[in-house]
Amino acid sequence: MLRFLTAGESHGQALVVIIDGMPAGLPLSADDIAADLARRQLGYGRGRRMAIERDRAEILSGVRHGVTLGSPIALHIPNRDWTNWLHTMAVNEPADDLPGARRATVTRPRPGHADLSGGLKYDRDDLRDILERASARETAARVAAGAVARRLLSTIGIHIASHVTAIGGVALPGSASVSFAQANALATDDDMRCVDASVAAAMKQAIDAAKDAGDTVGGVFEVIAHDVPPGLGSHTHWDRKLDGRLAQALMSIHAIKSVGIGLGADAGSRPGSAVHDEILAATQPSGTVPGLARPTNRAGGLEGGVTNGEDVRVTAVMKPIATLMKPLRSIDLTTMADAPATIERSDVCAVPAAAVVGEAMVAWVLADAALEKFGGDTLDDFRAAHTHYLDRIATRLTRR
Ligand code: EPS
Repeated sequence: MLRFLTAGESHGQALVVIIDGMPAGLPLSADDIAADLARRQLGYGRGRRMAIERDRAEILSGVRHGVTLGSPIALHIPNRDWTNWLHTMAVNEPADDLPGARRATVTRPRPGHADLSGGLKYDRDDLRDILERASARETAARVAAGAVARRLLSTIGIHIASHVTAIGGVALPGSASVSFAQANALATDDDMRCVDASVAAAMKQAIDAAKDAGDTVGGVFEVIAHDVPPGLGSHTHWDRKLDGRLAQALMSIHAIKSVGIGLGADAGSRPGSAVHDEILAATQPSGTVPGLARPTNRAGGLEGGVTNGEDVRVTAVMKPIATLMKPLRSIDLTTMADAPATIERSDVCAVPAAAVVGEAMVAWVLADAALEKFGGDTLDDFRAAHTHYLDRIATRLTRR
């Protein structure tokens, strides 16, 4: 239903996003997108690039007088750093008088980055041709797209938050019990996105230690979607199962190596009685299904690939960033001799930023599934179908 494409190199002129499939009538402004872009720029352990950028998406099309038209929405996010790269990143053969540093050809691939595999696949002598697009800079474009999806979801009461549960081996105990309200209450300028201040302080120490050692650290974040109606996704086919779609979307974020839903990997070591969530009749529902309470939510809001009305909870594990200031062993592709990997300006840790990207991807998948379920070319059609559906479920569950 919904599609988006991004374009742009990390140090090129801009990132561009085209979003297709948003219904007409959705109020949307650049300010709706700006807040999420600003949160993505945060995070203790980020490199100097974030001091240069002030990410903001300009809306080029698809919106008129503050409201979507149903036509493709084009967004443009300028890279402020581009002016320092006019020569190195010139679209045409660079003229000698172009300003900006003349960066050396990148020939020593960083283990863990796309440099080697991309260079071989696309037959590039300068690995910059790969790393510029492989860079996590692209996630700014995803967050912009996700902010539009989030705007749509908010019209049917769905909200999304994230929090960081581990960095560099320092983990929040009992992270599964962090509520949506707790994650949602994190300050917009929080640079760790961890709900426990003492754990956040220990995480910062781990980042400092890695930085001193010329190393990097990864971690884990969780995205929680709240007030999700039951019935998004479908059990009927592999590519309609929402857990599969969420996993793909999160796994596609740079440096993500593992995705879990609810208990995730822990589900493999417990008996069924300690994994499945009992279904109880209740006057106070635990989620969005009237008359029902689930005393636990180990399923992470998904059963059979379909939302069940509880919070959708997805965790993602981010590996440490591949650019090490104390580089790992590699080779120089021009000589095939042993050589330390290339050093590029980078981050020591970007897990808090990745959590914001995770929110965007979850928002995107849920918005897609919601449009699939409720349809409509206009926001009014979409919302009317949502209301009708909730009424049907309420009627069904009060029948005796
Ligand atoms: C990023 C911008 C990049 C990096 C990071 C993500 O800026 P630069 O490469 O100019 O320092 O900070 O990208 C990587 C870690 C990577 O491996 O590409 C951003 O905007 O998020």
